[in-house]
Amino acid sequence: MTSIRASVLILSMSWRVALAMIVVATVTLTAQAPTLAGEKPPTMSVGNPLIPPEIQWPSPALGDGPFNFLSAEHWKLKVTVVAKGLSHPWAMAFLPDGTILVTERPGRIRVLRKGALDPAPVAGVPKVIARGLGGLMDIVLHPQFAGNHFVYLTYHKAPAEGAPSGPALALARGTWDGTALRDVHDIFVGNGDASRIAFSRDGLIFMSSSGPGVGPGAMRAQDPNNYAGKILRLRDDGSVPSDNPFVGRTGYKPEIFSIGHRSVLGLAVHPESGELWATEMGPNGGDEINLILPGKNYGWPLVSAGRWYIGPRVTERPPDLPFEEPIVSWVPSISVSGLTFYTGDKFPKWKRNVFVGGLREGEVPRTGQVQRIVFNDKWEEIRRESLLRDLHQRIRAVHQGPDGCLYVLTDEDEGAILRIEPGE
Ligand SMILES: [Ca+2]
Repeated sequence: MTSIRASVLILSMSWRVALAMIVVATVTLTAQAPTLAGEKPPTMSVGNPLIPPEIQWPSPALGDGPFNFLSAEHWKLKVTVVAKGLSHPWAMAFLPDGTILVTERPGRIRVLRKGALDPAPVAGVPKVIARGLGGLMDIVLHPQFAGNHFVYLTYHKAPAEGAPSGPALALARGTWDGTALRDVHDIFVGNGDASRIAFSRDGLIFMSSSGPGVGPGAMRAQDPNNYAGKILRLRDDGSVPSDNPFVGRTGYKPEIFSIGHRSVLGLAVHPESGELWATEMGPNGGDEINLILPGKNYGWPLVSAGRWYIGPRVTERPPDLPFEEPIVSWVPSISVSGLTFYTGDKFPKWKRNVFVGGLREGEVPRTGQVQRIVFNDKWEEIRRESLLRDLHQRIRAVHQGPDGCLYVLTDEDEGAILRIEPGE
């Protein structure tokens, strides 16, 4: 315990220094940014306000495509723009009839039928508070969707009266009637930042509830009585499974499955073992893929390979704390986002590959990408390849479609759905 307290002390001391430096950095942001020939100066922040103005730069326009790329194992790739004009798309769900539903973080669901994006948003979506990285988040179909038509959403909403300040994080379930969502109602309401959901093989819901990425609030990830910085496990009606690891323990939220997370922006169930893998965005460095086990502590913010955005290490030395090491980590960060295991037939040599999105590498804008990570038969990493980087788009999610192609969402004001398929 002593060394945990010491680490907390180091954390709080470094934050006094950090706060002073934030003030300095904010003042310097008033400087005029230079312009590149033929392009307009930035009109909005592209992310962290501590990034110096001379490298704050929005992503360029995507263009119409298709785009050709080369890749190891599968030599030629074709990347097609399936749809454009989406506002910060977060997640997509593939319906059995070929329709695709896409969440936009400001609070809409869009529908893509026979390759055409319907200009009208889907009716029945709950009112969303979209601030920071919050808003309408994930969309996932129930494993028995063909029979029950259940659709699950995570989103941020106004907190209940008397609840702590800040938006609440909710898991809602609705019924898809072919054109709209009906009977959408919350089945769990907690707190936390960005959120993903995934169904386990036994029909339970894993739900991430990210914690504050900076500041003293980061310690909420270690508080077992707070949902922030946790992965939760729920039944498909939102109730608590009796075999959750902390059920019945005083001072623990019973929905919690694992603790010590920062921003968990991707969840996927392993196609062979059924275990849960999660991508976790660190600060400057320390992005991770973790294998999520019941009751385990993943360290944040007491253990991290990252640095705060202004330079100091998050932790100077690992505390005396039992914690789980990541399977994959990135220093510097690629600002890791969505996660998928490739199991399709379009790219047979990509079996046992994991794909993750990246928004921005090494805190430099216009470096978004998809990373392909190759594993051996023991699921140990053997190769990583960066894809789609030349498009200079922020990549929010990577999904495998029912056709075996990979579908990619770009997190932009004018966001797009891209499809990766074998090239000619
Ligand atoms: Ca960790």
